[in-house]
Amino acid sequence: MTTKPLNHSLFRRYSGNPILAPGQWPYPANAVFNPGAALVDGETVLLVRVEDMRGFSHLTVARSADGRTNWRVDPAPTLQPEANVREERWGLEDPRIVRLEDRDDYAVTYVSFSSSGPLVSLALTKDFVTFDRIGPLVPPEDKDASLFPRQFGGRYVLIHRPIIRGEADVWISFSPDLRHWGDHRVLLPVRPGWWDSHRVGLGAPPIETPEGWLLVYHGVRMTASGSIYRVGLALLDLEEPWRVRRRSDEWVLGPRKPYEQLGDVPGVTFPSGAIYIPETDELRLYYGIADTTVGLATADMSDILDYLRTQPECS
Ligand code: BMA
Repeated sequence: MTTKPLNHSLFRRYSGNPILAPGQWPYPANAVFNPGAALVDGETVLLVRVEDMRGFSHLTVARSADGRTNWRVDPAPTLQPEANVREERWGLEDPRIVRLEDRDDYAVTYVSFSSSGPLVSLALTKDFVTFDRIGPLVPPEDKDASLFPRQFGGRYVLIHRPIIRGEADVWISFSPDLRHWGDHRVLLPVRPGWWDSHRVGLGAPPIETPEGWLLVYHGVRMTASGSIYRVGLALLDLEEPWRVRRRSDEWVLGPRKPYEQLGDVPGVTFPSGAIYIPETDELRLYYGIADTTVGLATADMSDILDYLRTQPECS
C-alpha cells in the first residue's frame, strides 16, 4: 500500500488572499510582504516589510482580531532604519518574531541592509509600539534569522542563513547573552538537484510541537526563467535542536495561483510568520507573495506531524 500523498493538500490557501496589498496601505507603498507574525493579547500582529517608492524597506505593524480580515495598519512606518547607522543604510527587511520565555519580550530578528550586504539585527519589544534596538548579531552576508523562544543549556540559539559563494545553507549558532555568537554549525544544507538545490533559508520561526521543533523553510531552485521559491518542512530534536530529525522530500506549498505569479518577483512564496492555535490545532502560515503582497495558508498541525512521520529520518 502506498502512503497517501498528503503534501500538496496539507496547506489550504485562504480564499481572501492576498490578505494585505499595497493599495490598502495608509501611505504610498510599492510592496507589502514577508511579514513576521505574533499573537499579542489575543490579537494577530503582523510586522510587515514595506518597500517604499525608492526601493528601500521599513517595517509596519498591521493588526487583526481574527488574523484574516479587518487589518488596522499603523498610519506611518513603525520601525525605520536609524539615521546615520551604516548597517541599516539600505533598509530593514523580512522580520521574524518569537516571544522569549525567559523575559517579557518579543524578539524581532530582521535583515538590516548595509552597503556591504544584508546582515541580521535584533530588536526587543513588549507592545510593537516601542522597540529596544540591540543591533547587529552577525555580519554580512546573512539573513532569514530567528531566535528560539527558549534557551538550551543556558544558551540562546539562532537560526540564520549566511551566503557563501552565492549559495546558502541554513546555520545554527549559540550565545550566552544574545550578543556574542559562536559554535556555528550547518543545520539544513541545500540538496543539489532537488527543488531546494540553490538556496535554503528559514521561513517562520521554529514552532514547538510534542515531536520536535517544526521548521517551515524556503527552498530555491534556479530555472531558465528565474528562481522558484517554495516551502518545505523539517523537524528538529526538541532538546537538541541542532539535530534535524526529519525533512520533507517534497515542497508543501509553492507558487500555483495566478496571484502568486503577479508582482515584482513572480513565482515567490516566502513564508516568514506563523501562529499556532492549540485549541483548533490550526497553524496559520503568513507568506510573502511575489515580493508584493501577503498571503495566508492554514494547516492542521496533526496533519503536518502525520506527514512528517512519513518522511525520511535524518540522523
Ligand atoms: C530573498 C529575500 C526575500 C525575497 C526573496 C525573493 O533573497 O531577499 O526578501 O522575498 O529573495 O525575491
